[in-house]
Amino acid sequence: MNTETQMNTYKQQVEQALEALPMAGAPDALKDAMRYSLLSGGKRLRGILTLAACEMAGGNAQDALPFAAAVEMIHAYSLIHDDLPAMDNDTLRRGKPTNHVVYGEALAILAGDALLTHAFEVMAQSRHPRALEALGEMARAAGVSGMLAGQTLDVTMQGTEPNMDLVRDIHQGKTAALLTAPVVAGLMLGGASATQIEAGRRFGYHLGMAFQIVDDLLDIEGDPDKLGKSTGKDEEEGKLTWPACVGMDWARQDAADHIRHAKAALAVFGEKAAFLTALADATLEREN
Ligand code: GRG
Repeated sequence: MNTETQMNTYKQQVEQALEALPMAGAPDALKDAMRYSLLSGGKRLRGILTLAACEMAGGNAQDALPFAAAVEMIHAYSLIHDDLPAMDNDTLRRGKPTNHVVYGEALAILAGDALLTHAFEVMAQSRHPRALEALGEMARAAGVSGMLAGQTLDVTMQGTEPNMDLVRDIHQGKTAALLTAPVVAGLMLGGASATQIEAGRRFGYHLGMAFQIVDDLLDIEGDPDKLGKSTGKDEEEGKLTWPACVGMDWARQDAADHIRHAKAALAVFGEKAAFLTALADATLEREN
């Protein structure tokens, strides 16, 4: 199977798992707001990474599906909350009005909370023998030393002088953590060794850093129609970005270096790394 076909197969598996999620007992208003953001498109990169990592370790992608769905729920929660007036105050996401624009702030907050909580319910119910380890990885990535740390620095340090150490911490927390966790969790579920898991962690870190640097660049030079959101906000709001630290040319170079390191980390998987290697390369070329 070529990379594109494989990517589409994984993506379809993630979409179907999300579509089929049980939300038993949820009031219709909450379910509607949750599903609005969860099923609104998106690249499904985090879900795809979960399935691909599981298979790379020799496991069956079906076993990792609850975790692929869970990480997409955690991601959707973070986007809903990030778009709120109290945070980035965005009105467009994935080419559609943001959750609070459609459902109001109260329901948007609740839908985000519900997606985060439901993610952990779904992972806990998976009954996979390594579920607890994989769930712990997701919790750490979403939690106080991961995504929430990155977002806190992003919000509180806005408008300060760009500083590479600080931006590295922001990017690692805000973005790389939630791209590393699905790789590591997928590997755990696929039965990877400790050495392989550490290699996956390095891969996820470098992929995540490159992904966010490219995101910073797209905010400057990307096409809002392709991105499905407005551009130019980072500079307007004094956000701490990698191009603000080193300029656009060096930022491009640094993203490419991270991808080089990401691919090198996969050496331990031999030929089984072909798909994630191609995915890493595609990160540098992405337009959305
Ligand atoms: C905990 C409130 C809260 C926020 C966490 C994730 C986040 C921080 C903020 C969202 C905005 C942002 C720029 C995050 C960085 C990660 C990122 C590039 C998100 C977009 O991910 P894609 O491109 O989105 O994978 P799709 O739509 O394809 O799923």
